[in-house]
Amino acid sequence: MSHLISIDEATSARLVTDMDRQGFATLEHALTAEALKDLRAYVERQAAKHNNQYFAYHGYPALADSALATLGKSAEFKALMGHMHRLGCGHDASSDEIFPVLRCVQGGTGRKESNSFHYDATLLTMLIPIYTPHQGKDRGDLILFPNLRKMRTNVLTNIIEKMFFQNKLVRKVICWGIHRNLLKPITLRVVPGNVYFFWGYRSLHANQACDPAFRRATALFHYGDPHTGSLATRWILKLNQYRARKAMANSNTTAS
Ligand SMILES: O=C(O)CCC(=O)C(=O)O
Ligand SMILES: [Fe+2]
Repeated sequence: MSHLISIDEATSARLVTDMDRQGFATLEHALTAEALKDLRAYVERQAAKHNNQYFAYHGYPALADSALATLGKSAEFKALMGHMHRLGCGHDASSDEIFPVLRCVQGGTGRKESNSFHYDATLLTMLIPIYTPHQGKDRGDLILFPNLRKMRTNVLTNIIEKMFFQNKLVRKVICWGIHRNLLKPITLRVVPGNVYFFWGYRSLHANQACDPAFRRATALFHYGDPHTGSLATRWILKLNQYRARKAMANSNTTAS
């Protein structure tokens, strides 16, 4: 599939079952060594433009000419995501657009972007780890409270839930609860070469802190917006992009 990954229908059905039952699905050895090497070279070039501090690229213009953009636009990949969406919630997504993101948590400014628990705006999320810290205690694992909620038909309920969870105080409480073992999320050590799927809209999730000495780069592909075109969705996307720009501006000032 666009030379990056290839998944047949039987496998995609297995992935959906895994997401429903255990909250995430893993496709092992989904990337060839060559494909991973190319993605790393791309991230390396972009990281140099950001003084090796935090950066995130949202959408196609930012990712132009990358293998990630080619994958996100490929008809086969759209068909695969569409199939999984249908299996997961019983109906088609209202748009077959896939929204790509590249996040690179690195350097001192990456910390703030960790433990940032949220629900995605879209139902299905595919995560490609490109770099992960392979030493030390803080390796930027993916933390998931899987399938906590159903699809919301009311966009307002969705916004209220998002506002409740996505603020500094609640973030602190969640981290404290995890630390004290009162909350028991799934902690997934994501391994470059593999690809991961979860119901991003339904699962509260974040990446764990990672050692500032190491780079953690992930590509995310978001599919199936239950509230397509609504003001709220546009607002959430804008807010995410604004946050990413602000974090990047901060890292550039800190680094220079
Ligand atoms: O980088 C990660 O592990 C997760 C990022 C994420 O959840 C997102 O960008 O929506
Ligand atoms: Fe997310």
